Amino acid sequence: AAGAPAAAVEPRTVAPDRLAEAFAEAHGAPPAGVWHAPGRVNLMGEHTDYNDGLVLPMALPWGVMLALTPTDDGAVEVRSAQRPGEDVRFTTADLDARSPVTGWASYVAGVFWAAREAGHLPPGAGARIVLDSDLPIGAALSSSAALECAVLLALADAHGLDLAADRPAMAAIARRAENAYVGAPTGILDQSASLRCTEGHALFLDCRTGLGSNVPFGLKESGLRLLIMDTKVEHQLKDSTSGYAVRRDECERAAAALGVPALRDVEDLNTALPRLDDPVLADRVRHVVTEIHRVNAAVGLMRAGAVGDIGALFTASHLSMRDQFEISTPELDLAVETAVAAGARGARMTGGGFGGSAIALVPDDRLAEVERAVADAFAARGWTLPDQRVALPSPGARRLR
Ligand code: GAF
Repeated sequence: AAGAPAAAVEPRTVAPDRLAEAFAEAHGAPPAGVWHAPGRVNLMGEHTDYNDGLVLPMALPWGVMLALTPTDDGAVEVRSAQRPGEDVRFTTADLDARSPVTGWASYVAGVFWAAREAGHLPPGAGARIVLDSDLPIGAALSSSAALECAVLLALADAHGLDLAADRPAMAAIARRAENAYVGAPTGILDQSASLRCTEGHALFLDCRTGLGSNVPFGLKESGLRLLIMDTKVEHQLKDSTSGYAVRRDECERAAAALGVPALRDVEDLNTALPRLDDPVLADRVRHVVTEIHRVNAAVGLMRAGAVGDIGALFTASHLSMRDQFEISTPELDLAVETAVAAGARGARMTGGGFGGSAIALVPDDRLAEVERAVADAFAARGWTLPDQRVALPSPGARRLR
Protein backbone atom coordinates (compact mmCIF):
# COMPACT_ATOMS: atom_id res chain seq x y z
CA ALA A 1 0.00 0.00 0.00
CA ALA A 2 3.01 2.30 0.14
CA GLY A 3 2.38 5.31 -2.04
CA ALA A 4 -1.40 5.21 -1.72
CA PRO A 5 -2.59 8.70 -2.60
CA ALA A 6 -3.26 11.12 0.23
CA ALA A 7 -7.02 11.30 0.53
CA ALA A 8 -7.37 15.07 0.95
CA VAL A 9 -10.79 15.97 -0.35
CA GLU A 10 -11.98 19.39 -1.41
CA PRO A 11 -15.50 19.44 -0.03
CA ARG A 12 -18.23 20.61 -2.34
CA THR A 13 -19.29 24.06 -1.25
CA VAL A 14 -22.85 25.16 -1.70
CA ALA A 15 -23.33 28.58 -3.29
CA PRO A 16 -26.08 30.74 -1.73
CA ASP A 17 -27.10 32.16 -5.12
CA ARG A 18 -27.44 28.69 -6.60
CA LEU A 19 -29.64 27.63 -3.68
CA ALA A 20 -31.82 30.74 -4.10
CA GLU A 21 -32.20 29.83 -7.79
CA ALA A 22 -33.19 26.27 -6.89
CA PHE A 23 -35.78 27.72 -4.52
CA ALA A 24 -37.14 30.02 -7.24
CA GLU A 25 -37.38 27.09 -9.66
CA ALA A 26 -39.35 25.07 -7.09
CA HIS A 27 -41.63 27.85 -5.83
CA GLY A 28 -41.86 30.39 -8.63
CA ALA A 29 -40.35 33.26 -6.56
CA PRO A 30 -37.05 33.88 -4.79
CA PRO A 31 -36.77 33.00 -1.10
CA ALA A 32 -37.05 35.58 1.68
CA GLY A 33 -33.47 34.77 2.58
CA VAL A 34 -30.66 32.22 2.70
CA TRP A 35 -29.12 31.03 5.97
CA HIS A 36 -26.19 28.80 6.91
CA ALA A 37 -25.54 26.78 10.06
CA PRO A 38 -22.18 25.01 10.40
CA GLY A 39 -21.14 21.62 11.70
CA ARG A 40 -18.46 21.46 14.38
CA VAL A 41 -15.49 19.65 15.72
CA ASN A 42 -15.06 19.55 19.45
CA LEU A 43 -11.45 20.33 20.41
CA MET A 44 -11.82 19.08 23.96
CA GLY A 45 -14.53 18.06 26.42
CA GLU A 46 -16.14 14.88 25.10
CA HIS A 47 -19.19 13.45 26.90
CA THR A 48 -18.85 16.25 29.42
CA ASP A 49 -21.85 18.32 28.26
CA TYR A 50 -24.53 16.08 29.80
CA ASN A 51 -22.42 15.84 32.95
CA ASP A 52 -22.83 19.62 33.43
CA GLY A 53 -19.18 20.05 32.41
CA LEU A 54 -17.11 22.12 30.00
CA VAL A 55 -16.69 21.86 26.21
CA LEU A 56 -14.54 23.57 23.57
CA PRO A 57 -15.93 23.25 20.03
CA MET A 58 -15.18 25.26 16.91
CA ALA A 59 -17.47 25.72 13.92
CA LEU A 60 -16.52 24.16 10.58
CA PRO A 61 -16.64 25.90 7.21
CA TRP A 62 -19.16 23.25 6.12
CA GLY A 63 -22.77 22.96 7.14
CA VAL A 64 -26.39 23.20 6.08
CA MET A 65 -27.52 25.99 3.79
CA LEU A 66 -31.17 26.76 3.65
CA ALA A 67 -33.43 29.02 1.57
CA LEU A 68 -36.74 29.85 3.21
CA THR A 69 -39.88 31.87 2.70
CA PRO A 70 -42.28 32.20 5.62
CA THR A 71 -45.98 31.36 5.16
CA ASP A 72 -48.99 31.97 7.41
CA ASP A 73 -51.02 28.89 6.54
CA GLY A 74 -49.19 26.55 8.94
CA ALA A 75 -47.93 24.43 6.05
CA VAL A 76 -44.30 23.39 5.84
CA GLU A 77 -42.75 22.12 2.60
CA VAL A 78 -39.17 20.89 2.65
CA ARG A 79 -36.96 19.90 -0.24
CA SER A 80 -33.39 18.70 0.25
CA ALA A 81 -30.72 18.44 -2.45
CA GLN A 82 -29.51 15.34 -0.59
CA ARG A 83 -32.92 13.66 -0.89
CA PRO A 84 -34.10 14.14 -4.46
CA GLY A 85 -37.70 13.12 -4.91
CA GLU A 86 -38.28 12.89 -1.15
CA ASP A 87 -39.95 16.27 -0.56
CA VAL A 88 -41.77 16.40 2.75
CA ARG A 89 -44.96 18.29 3.64
CA PHE A 90 -46.58 18.67 7.03
CA THR A 91 -48.81 21.09 8.90
CA THR A 92 -47.58 22.55 12.17
CA ALA A 93 -51.02 22.06 13.79
CA ASP A 94 -50.64 18.30 13.29
CA LEU A 95 -47.28 18.05 14.99
CA ASP A 96 -47.04 16.23 18.25
CA ALA A 97 -44.28 14.17 19.78
CA ARG A 98 -45.49 11.15 17.78
CA SER A 99 -45.92 12.91 14.47
CA PRO A 100 -45.71 10.81 11.32
CA VAL A 101 -42.76 12.90 10.10
CA THR A 102 -39.80 10.52 10.31
CA GLY A 103 -36.33 10.08 8.86
CA TRP A 104 -34.24 13.12 7.85
CA ALA A 105 -37.24 15.46 7.92
CA SER A 106 -37.91 14.67 11.59
CA TYR A 107 -35.08 17.10 12.44
CA VAL A 108 -36.99 19.81 10.58
CA ALA A 109 -40.39 18.91 12.02
CA GLY A 110 -38.82 18.61 15.49
CA VAL A 111 -37.67 22.22 15.34
CA PHE A 112 -41.16 23.47 14.45
CA TRP A 113 -42.56 21.32 17.24
CA ALA A 114 -40.02 22.47 19.85
CA ALA A 115 -40.35 26.15 18.88
CA ARG A 116 -44.12 25.86 19.23
CA GLU A 117 -43.89 23.99 22.55
CA ALA A 118 -41.62 26.74 23.89
CA GLY A 119 -44.28 29.31 22.98
CA HIS A 120 -42.26 30.97 20.24
CA LEU A 121 -44.10 29.90 17.11
CA PRO A 122 -47.26 31.87 16.34
CA PRO A 123 -50.21 29.77 15.13
CA GLY A 124 -50.11 29.47 11.37
CA ALA A 125 -46.37 30.11 11.08
CA GLY A 126 -45.21 27.82 8.27
CA ALA A 127 -42.45 27.86 5.69
CA ARG A 128 -41.24 26.76 2.30
CA ILE A 129 -37.72 25.41 2.60
CA VAL A 130 -35.06 24.25 0.15
CA LEU A 131 -31.84 23.03 1.69
CA ASP A 132 -28.45 21.66 0.80
CA SER A 133 -25.50 20.42 2.84
CA ASP A 134 -21.79 19.84 2.37
CA LEU A 135 -21.37 18.04 5.69
CA PRO A 136 -20.98 14.28 5.64
CA ILE A 137 -23.76 12.50 7.56
CA GLY A 138 -22.77 10.16 10.39
CA ALA A 139 -19.21 11.57 10.53
CA ALA A 140 -19.69 12.99 14.05
CA LEU A 141 -19.42 16.52 12.63
CA SER A 142 -22.91 17.53 13.79
CA SER A 143 -24.87 17.34 10.57
CA SER A 144 -28.08 16.92 12.62
CA ALA A 145 -27.47 19.98 14.77
CA ALA A 146 -26.52 22.00 11.68
CA LEU A 147 -29.86 21.11 10.11
CA GLU A 148 -31.82 21.92 13.28
CA CYS A 149 -30.01 25.22 13.80
CA ALA A 150 -30.33 26.32 10.17
CA VAL A 151 -34.09 25.69 10.27
CA LEU A 152 -34.55 27.44 13.61
CA LEU A 153 -32.48 30.51 12.77
CA ALA A 154 -34.18 30.96 9.40
CA LEU A 155 -37.61 30.47 10.97
CA ALA A 156 -36.89 32.94 13.78
CA ASP A 157 -35.45 35.56 11.42
CA ALA A 158 -38.05 35.22 8.69
CA HIS A 159 -41.02 35.28 11.09
CA GLY A 160 -39.45 38.09 13.17
CA LEU A 161 -39.50 36.01 16.37
CA ASP A 162 -37.86 37.54 19.51
CA LEU A 163 -35.96 34.30 19.78
CA ALA A 164 -33.72 35.40 16.88
CA ALA A 165 -31.68 37.54 19.29
CA ASP A 166 -31.14 34.81 21.88
CA ARG A 167 -28.65 32.18 20.70
CA PRO A 168 -28.55 30.16 23.97
CA ALA A 169 -32.36 29.93 23.94
CA MET A 170 -32.26 28.81 20.31
CA ALA A 171 -29.69 26.14 21.17
CA ALA A 172 -31.99 24.83 23.91
CA ILE A 173 -34.93 24.59 21.49
CA ALA A 174 -32.86 22.86 18.80
CA ARG A 175 -31.61 20.39 21.40
CA ARG A 176 -35.17 19.73 22.57
CA ALA A 177 -36.11 18.92 18.98
CA GLU A 178 -33.37 16.29 18.91
CA ASN A 179 -34.05 14.86 22.40
CA ALA A 180 -37.83 14.89 22.60
CA TYR A 181 -38.87 14.71 18.96
CA VAL A 182 -36.16 12.77 17.12
CA GLY A 183 -35.39 10.77 20.26
CA ALA A 184 -31.58 11.11 20.45
CA PRO A 185 -30.51 11.68 24.08
CA THR A 186 -27.76 14.22 23.28
CA GLY A 187 -26.42 17.16 25.30
CA ILE A 188 -26.15 20.85 24.38
CA LEU A 189 -22.69 20.78 22.74
CA ASP A 190 -23.57 20.55 19.06
CA GLN A 191 -26.38 23.10 18.88
CA SER A 192 -24.35 25.58 20.97
CA ALA A 193 -21.38 25.15 18.67
CA SER A 194 -23.45 25.72 15.53
CA LEU A 195 -25.21 28.81 16.91
CA ARG A 196 -22.62 30.41 19.21
CA CYS A 197 -19.16 29.89 17.67
CA THR A 198 -17.37 32.79 15.97
CA GLU A 199 -14.75 32.90 13.24
CA GLY A 200 -11.16 32.42 14.41
CA HIS A 201 -12.28 31.19 17.83
CA ALA A 202 -13.32 28.14 19.77
CA LEU A 203 -16.33 28.37 22.09
CA PHE A 204 -15.48 27.72 25.74
CA LEU A 205 -18.87 26.72 27.13
CA ASP A 206 -19.95 25.88 30.64
CA CYS A 207 -22.83 23.47 30.05
CA ARG A 208 -24.20 23.97 33.57
CA THR A 209 -24.59 27.75 33.47
CA GLY A 210 -24.82 28.15 29.69
CA LEU A 211 -22.14 30.85 29.88
CA GLY A 212 -19.76 30.84 26.95
CA SER A 213 -16.74 32.81 25.83
CA ASN A 214 -14.89 32.86 22.54
CA VAL A 215 -11.25 31.85 22.82
CA PRO A 216 -8.86 32.79 19.98
CA PHE A 217 -7.66 29.69 18.16
CA GLY A 218 -4.73 31.05 16.19
CA LEU A 219 -3.83 28.12 13.98
CA LYS A 220 -2.29 30.11 11.12
CA GLU A 221 -0.21 32.33 13.39
CA SER A 222 1.16 29.21 15.03
CA GLY A 223 2.05 27.49 11.75
CA LEU A 224 -0.47 24.75 12.45
CA ARG A 225 -3.33 23.07 10.64
CA LEU A 226 -6.30 21.24 12.01
CA LEU A 227 -6.78 18.04 10.04
CA ILE A 228 -10.15 16.29 10.19
CA MET A 229 -10.07 12.60 9.39
CA ASP A 230 -13.52 11.11 8.75
CA THR A 231 -13.05 7.35 9.13
CA LYS A 232 -16.32 6.70 7.25
CA VAL A 233 -17.44 4.40 10.03
CA GLU A 234 -20.89 5.82 10.60
CA HIS A 235 -21.73 6.66 14.16
CA GLN A 236 -25.30 7.16 15.28
CA LEU A 237 -26.78 8.41 18.51
CA LYS A 238 -30.35 7.77 17.84
CA ASP A 239 -31.78 4.97 19.82
CA SER A 240 -31.91 4.47 23.53
CA THR A 241 -29.79 1.29 23.32
CA SER A 242 -26.90 3.00 21.49
CA GLY A 243 -23.49 3.11 23.12
CA TYR A 244 -24.06 6.83 23.59
CA ALA A 245 -27.20 6.27 25.64
CA VAL A 246 -25.46 3.58 27.68
CA ARG A 247 -22.65 6.02 28.56
CA ARG A 248 -25.17 8.63 29.64
CA ASP A 249 -26.84 6.12 31.89
CA GLU A 250 -23.51 5.00 33.39
CA CYS A 251 -22.61 8.62 34.19
CA GLU A 252 -25.97 9.19 35.86
CA ARG A 253 -25.59 6.03 37.94
CA ALA A 254 -22.06 7.02 38.97
CA ALA A 255 -23.20 10.51 40.02
CA ALA A 256 -26.04 8.98 42.05
CA ALA A 257 -23.67 6.50 43.72
CA LEU A 258 -21.31 9.35 44.62
CA GLY A 259 -24.16 11.54 45.87
CA VAL A 260 -23.40 14.46 43.52
CA PRO A 261 -25.84 16.24 41.19
CA ALA A 262 -23.55 15.59 38.21
CA LEU A 263 -20.05 14.26 37.57
CA ARG A 264 -18.96 17.88 37.16
CA ASP A 265 -19.18 18.04 40.95
CA VAL A 266 -16.61 15.32 41.63
CA GLU A 267 -13.69 17.23 43.09
CA ASP A 268 -11.19 14.60 44.09
CA LEU A 269 -10.77 11.36 42.14
CA ASN A 270 -8.62 9.81 44.88
CA THR A 271 -11.50 9.92 47.32
CA ALA A 272 -14.33 9.40 44.82
CA LEU A 273 -13.11 6.36 42.88
CA PRO A 274 -12.66 3.97 45.86
CA ARG A 275 -16.30 4.63 46.74
CA LEU A 276 -17.49 3.01 43.51
CA ASP A 277 -17.83 -0.79 43.56
CA ASP A 278 -18.12 -1.06 39.81
CA PRO A 279 -14.73 -0.61 38.06
CA VAL A 280 -16.48 0.31 34.81
CA LEU A 281 -18.25 3.22 36.48
CA ALA A 282 -14.94 4.28 38.05
CA ASP A 283 -13.37 4.39 34.57
CA ARG A 284 -16.24 6.51 33.24
CA VAL A 285 -15.87 8.97 36.11
CA ARG A 286 -12.12 9.21 35.61
CA HIS A 287 -12.64 10.15 31.95
CA VAL A 288 -15.26 12.82 32.61
CA VAL A 289 -13.38 14.46 35.47
CA THR A 290 -9.98 14.51 33.77
CA GLU A 291 -11.57 15.62 30.49
CA ILE A 292 -13.08 18.68 32.18
CA HIS A 293 -9.61 19.54 33.49
CA ARG A 294 -8.22 19.14 29.98
CA VAL A 295 -10.75 21.69 28.68
CA ASN A 296 -9.52 24.24 31.23
CA ALA A 297 -5.90 23.43 30.41
CA ALA A 298 -6.49 23.77 26.64
CA VAL A 299 -8.22 27.13 27.11
CA GLY A 300 -5.32 28.36 29.25
CA LEU A 301 -2.81 27.39 26.56
CA MET A 302 -4.88 28.93 23.76
CA ARG A 303 -5.25 32.20 25.66
CA ALA A 304 -1.48 32.22 26.22
CA GLY A 305 -0.91 31.73 22.49
CA ALA A 306 0.69 28.32 23.08
CA VAL A 307 -1.62 26.61 20.59
CA GLY A 308 0.79 23.82 19.66
CA ASP A 309 0.92 22.67 23.26
CA ILE A 310 -2.72 21.60 23.23
CA GLY A 311 -1.59 18.71 21.02
CA ALA A 312 -0.44 16.72 24.05
CA LEU A 313 -3.86 17.26 25.62
CA PHE A 314 -5.52 15.98 22.43
CA THR A 315 -3.61 12.72 22.66
CA ALA A 316 -4.22 12.33 26.40
CA SER A 317 -7.91 12.89 25.76
CA HIS A 318 -7.96 10.24 23.06
CA LEU A 319 -6.37 7.67 25.34
CA SER A 320 -8.94 8.48 28.01
CA MET A 321 -11.76 7.98 25.50
CA ARG A 322 -10.19 4.76 24.22
CA ASP A 323 -9.36 3.18 27.57
CA GLN A 324 -11.60 4.72 30.22
CA PHE A 325 -14.73 5.79 28.37
CA GLU A 326 -14.43 3.06 25.71
CA ILE A 327 -15.99 4.96 22.82
CA SER A 328 -13.22 4.72 20.22
CA THR A 329 -12.95 2.29 17.31
CA PRO A 330 -9.94 0.60 15.65
CA GLU A 331 -10.27 3.08 12.76
CA LEU A 332 -10.21 6.13 15.05
CA ASP A 333 -7.26 4.68 16.98
CA LEU A 334 -5.35 4.04 13.77
CA ALA A 335 -5.98 7.57 12.49
CA VAL A 336 -4.80 9.06 15.79
CA GLU A 337 -1.74 6.84 16.21
CA THR A 338 -0.64 7.26 12.60
CA ALA A 339 -1.09 11.04 12.61
CA VAL A 340 1.00 11.39 15.77
CA ALA A 341 3.70 9.02 14.51
CA ALA A 342 3.91 11.05 11.26
CA GLY A 343 4.47 14.35 13.04
CA ALA A 344 1.15 15.68 14.36
CA ARG A 345 1.47 17.54 17.67
CA GLY A 346 -1.47 15.49 18.94
CA ALA A 347 -4.72 13.85 17.81
CA ARG A 348 -8.03 12.66 19.22
CA MET A 349 -11.39 11.36 18.16
CA THR A 350 -14.07 14.06 18.26
CA GLY A 351 -17.79 13.91 19.00
CA GLY A 352 -19.87 11.08 20.37
CA GLY A 353 -17.58 8.21 19.34
CA PHE A 354 -18.33 4.66 18.10
CA GLY A 355 -17.28 5.85 14.64
CA GLY A 356 -17.02 9.21 12.93
CA SER A 357 -14.01 11.52 12.85
CA ALA A 358 -10.69 12.22 14.52
CA ILE A 359 -8.79 15.53 14.52
CA ALA A 360 -5.05 16.16 14.47
CA LEU A 361 -3.03 19.30 15.15
CA VAL A 362 -0.36 19.28 12.47
CA PRO A 363 2.58 21.63 11.75
CA ASP A 364 2.22 23.14 8.26
CA ASP A 365 5.29 21.37 6.93
CA ARG A 366 4.09 17.94 8.10
CA LEU A 367 0.58 18.10 6.69
CA ALA A 368 1.19 16.24 3.43
CA GLU A 369 3.19 13.59 5.23
CA VAL A 370 0.51 13.05 7.88
CA GLU A 371 -2.25 12.81 5.29
CA ARG A 372 -0.27 10.33 3.24
CA ALA A 373 0.69 8.23 6.28
CA VAL A 374 -2.95 8.00 7.38
CA ALA A 375 -4.11 7.02 3.89
CA ASP A 376 -1.32 4.42 3.64
CA ALA A 377 -2.13 2.92 7.03
CA PHE A 378 -5.79 2.46 6.11
CA ALA A 379 -4.91 1.11 2.66
CA ALA A 380 -2.48 -1.40 4.22
CA ARG A 381 -5.37 -2.87 6.22
CA GLY A 382 -7.71 -2.86 3.27
CA TRP A 383 -9.96 -0.33 5.05
CA THR A 384 -11.93 2.40 3.31
CA LEU A 385 -9.72 5.49 3.04
CA PRO A 386 -10.70 8.29 5.39
CA ASP A 387 -11.93 11.57 3.98
CA GLN A 388 -9.31 14.11 5.15
CA ARG A 389 -10.07 17.82 5.27
CA VAL A 390 -8.32 20.84 6.77
CA ALA A 391 -10.49 23.44 8.51
CA LEU A 392 -10.15 26.84 10.14
CA PRO A 393 -12.46 27.97 12.97
CA SER A 394 -15.44 29.36 11.06
CA PRO A 395 -18.46 31.59 11.76
CA GLY A 396 -21.51 30.29 13.62
CA ALA A 397 -24.99 30.19 12.08
CA ARG A 398 -25.86 33.31 10.09
CA ARG A 399 -27.94 34.86 7.36
CA LEU A 400 -26.11 34.94 4.04
CA ARG A 401 -28.52 36.97 1.90
C1 GAF B 1 -22.61 14.05 20.53
C2 GAF B 1 -23.72 14.69 21.33
F1 GAF B 1 -24.70 15.17 20.50
C3 GAF B 1 -23.19 15.85 22.18
O1 GAF B 1 -24.22 16.34 23.00
C4 GAF B 1 -21.99 15.39 23.02
O2 GAF B 1 -22.40 14.62 24.12
C5 GAF B 1 -20.98 14.65 22.16
O3 GAF B 1 -21.57 13.62 21.41
C6 GAF B 1 -19.87 14.04 22.97
O4 GAF B 1 -19.11 15.05 23.56
O5 GAF B 1 -22.11 14.95 19.57
